[in-house]
Amino acid sequence: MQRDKFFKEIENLTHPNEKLIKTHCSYCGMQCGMNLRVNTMTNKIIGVEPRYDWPVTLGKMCPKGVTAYQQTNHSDRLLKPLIRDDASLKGTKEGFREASWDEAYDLIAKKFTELQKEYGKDSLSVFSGVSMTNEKCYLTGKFARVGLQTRYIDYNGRFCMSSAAGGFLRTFGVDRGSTVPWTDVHETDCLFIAGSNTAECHPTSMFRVWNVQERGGYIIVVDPRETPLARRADVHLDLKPGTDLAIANGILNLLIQNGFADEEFINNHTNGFEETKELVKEFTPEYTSMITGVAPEKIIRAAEIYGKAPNAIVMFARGIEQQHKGVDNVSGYSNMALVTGKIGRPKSGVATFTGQGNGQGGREHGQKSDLLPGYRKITNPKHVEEVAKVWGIEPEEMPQPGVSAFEMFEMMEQKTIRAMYLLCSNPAVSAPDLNFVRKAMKNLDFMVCADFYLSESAEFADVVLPTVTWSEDEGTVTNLEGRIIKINKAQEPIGESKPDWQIQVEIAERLGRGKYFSNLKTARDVADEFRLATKGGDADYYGATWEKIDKQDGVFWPCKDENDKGTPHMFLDKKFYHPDGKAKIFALPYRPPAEEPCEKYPLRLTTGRVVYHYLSGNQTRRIPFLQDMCPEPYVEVHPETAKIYNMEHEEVIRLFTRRGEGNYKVKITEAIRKDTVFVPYHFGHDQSINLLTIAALDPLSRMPEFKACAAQMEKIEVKEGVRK
Ligand SMILES: Nc1nc2c(c(=O)[nH]1)N[C@H]1C(S)=C(S)[C@@H](COP(=O)(O)OP(=O)(O)OC[C@H]3O[C@@H](n4cnc5c(=O)[nH]c(N)nc54)[C@H](O)[C@@H]3O)O[C@H]1N2
Ligand SMILES: Nc1nc2c(c(=O)[nH]1)N[C@H]1C(S)=C(S)[C@@H](COP(=O)(O)OP(=O)(O)OC[C@H]3O[C@@H](n4cnc5c(=O)[nH]c(N)nc54)[C@H](O)[C@@H]3O)O[C@H]1N2
Ligand code: SF4
Ligand SMILES: [Mo]
Repeated sequence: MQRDKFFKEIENLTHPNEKLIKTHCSYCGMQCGMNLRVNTMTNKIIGVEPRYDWPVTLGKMCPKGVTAYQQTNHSDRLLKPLIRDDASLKGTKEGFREASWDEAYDLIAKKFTELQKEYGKDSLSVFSGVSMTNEKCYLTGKFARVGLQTRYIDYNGRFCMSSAAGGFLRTFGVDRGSTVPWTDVHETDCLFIAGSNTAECHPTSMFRVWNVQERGGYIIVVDPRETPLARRADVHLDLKPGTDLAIANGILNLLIQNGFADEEFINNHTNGFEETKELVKEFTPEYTSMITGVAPEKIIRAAEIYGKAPNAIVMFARGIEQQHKGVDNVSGYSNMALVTGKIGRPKSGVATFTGQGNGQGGREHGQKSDLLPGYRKITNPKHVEEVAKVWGIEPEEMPQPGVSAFEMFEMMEQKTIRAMYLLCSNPAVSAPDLNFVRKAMKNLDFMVCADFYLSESAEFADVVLPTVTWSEDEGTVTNLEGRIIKINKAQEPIGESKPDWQIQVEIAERLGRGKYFSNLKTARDVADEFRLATKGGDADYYGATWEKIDKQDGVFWPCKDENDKGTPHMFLDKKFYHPDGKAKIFALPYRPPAEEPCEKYPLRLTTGRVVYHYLSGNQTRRIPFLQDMCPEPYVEVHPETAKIYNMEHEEVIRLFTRRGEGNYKVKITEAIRKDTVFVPYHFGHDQSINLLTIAALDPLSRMPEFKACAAQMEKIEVKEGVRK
């Protein structure tokens, strides 16, 4: 093929003093294939080339991906450990001095030991993230439970994928974020996409999404904003934030009423249909419209398109999941696939757009307060026994389940948790209700932060440990399809930075727990122990060796042994993972958002992302091109709303909720509902919109309601050129 020849030629153009290292992007769950360009004279990363041979993304990358390589040798990199000498400066960048690793480790070991002696083993906590490889995520779980011997470990996936995980588990009995491989997406007849700004957040999915329409299929979008995806959709259900459950019930009702239910599938492969059918009867198009603000005709049209489509994929993301009923929303939208039987075959199914690079793998192997490797449960004695054996501890030594991410901050605020080892997350920006969370971090007796840049959270730490970027180590990541892929090392760690796994092994040694970690000398050693620890679990990675991953362009879990090629399509045998093999259709009564608008706070505030920044922005705000494209946060306001408030485009206004406030530039746009305002959350200090958000947690997933709270805005009076 000419195309292939062209791409081969590009690869051959590599300079004689350069080599290409095959790997994947450091950022989102798409995990686009890329080659890092390395100068063989200096052995430094100097650029990037897309990987046209990667089957998921076929050489496509977004603005973050093409600049990701600039992180590695950035002048802001932390090169040595930092120790804070002046505790009164906690919460600022000041008061640190450089130290040796030995001094930093000694201090950590001394403080952790003292605190545990005085307040018990569980006075320590670990707060982690999933921008790390599976191996590092796995080891972080072992580090907490065996190294530190504490029950308190949780991670930033609680703010990200936990509602999807909870919904998938109770609906299908297993939590693999997509039941189909991404190479099915463009081949289906209908994409029903709820609460995903796909074009900005998973941009390299878009060629597949548009291809559905180009082939004569349909796109339905549920979003309070007219995102680039919504603009070209066949139907845009522009709902009030927080009202998804009504849309899901309303569409399900129409599917059933209009004869699109697949009775054979329902009878043989599901439970719960009859009571769900009864419950959704109330959700007529008119009633649904009343709750959601979406015109009844649009709801009818959406149900008709989805119902008639021979194949369809229901997709969703944080828009529906980051609500205090996120799990219900996931089960509610998944009901559509189960009732119509559009699941368990190619080109039909359910998928969530996994957020972080390893948002899928990172939640399966023990960073969650109640889980152990291989998606095992810490409350199941058999599971505990299996993992204890691999770890060389007695089952009785396994700590009890801890609490979720936000609840750990509550315990820090109450001083029941006394110390935190923070890695791979920046909660001083990304957690909800930041006035509370920042106070909780300040309350800690001792805090360690491992990062490669000094983040806003590191400002609260007593010790900062310099880790490596993704390009200076190797390991596996599980992308949004459930495909295990390989990240390769392109450069040696700069300065004195070390990979997280090595730091944890060395701290464990200092705490007298070295014998449980002494076999772990290389990333590969951690990988071998990790695969073994997953063996026999639902998320079984045992057969996914690095060699097989390389040979097959990734391995979909579950993959049990050498001969198993992995599982691209889930449920092809129509067997779900509940004990009776059936999936569950859930009857879900409507619940409004935790905080409804009122006279004092009449607007609905929702938050999310822009294409140029990643999460808390600690990485992307340092990349000049990305920062130039989006230097500060803003508030999106509908023109008619702006008129009522007498506000102009680019005017700085005060936005506030019951919890906090901030000053934001107004961005007037018709692409938002009149009763709703939107602010991107990638900015620190006073610019963090999370000063305003609400920590109303989903009862099952403990996910905060980032996507809906009540707000008000006002003009800022200017007196003699000074803002009051
Ligand atoms: N550029 C970029 N890409 C990213 C990231 C990033 O930070 N920047 N982060 C990655 C991560 S970790 C994640 S989790 C994903 C997130 O990916 P997305 O979930 O797609 O991103 P968000 O912007 O959080 O929200 C998605 C959409 O939900 C809509 N929404 C808000 N409230 C509601 C509601 O009540 N109902 C519905 N149906 N929709 C609602 C918003 O208007 C928004 O368009 O992106 C990943 N990719
Ligand atoms: N208002 C609002 N708030 C939100 C959301 C929202 O939509 N609205 N979305 C939520 C979601 S979905 C997410 S995922 C969270 C994410 O929020 P965070 O968890 O804060 O995510 P990051 O900004 O990726 O933080 C990762 C930090 O770890 C560092 N880091 C990266 N890789 C590594 C590594 O390998 N090792 C170590 N030690 N450090 C590393 C980075 O430099 C960065 O400082 O934010 C949540 N907060
Ligand atoms: S879409 Fe995601 S994985 Fe791909 S280049 Fe952009 S940030 Fe990286
Ligand atoms: Mo996320």
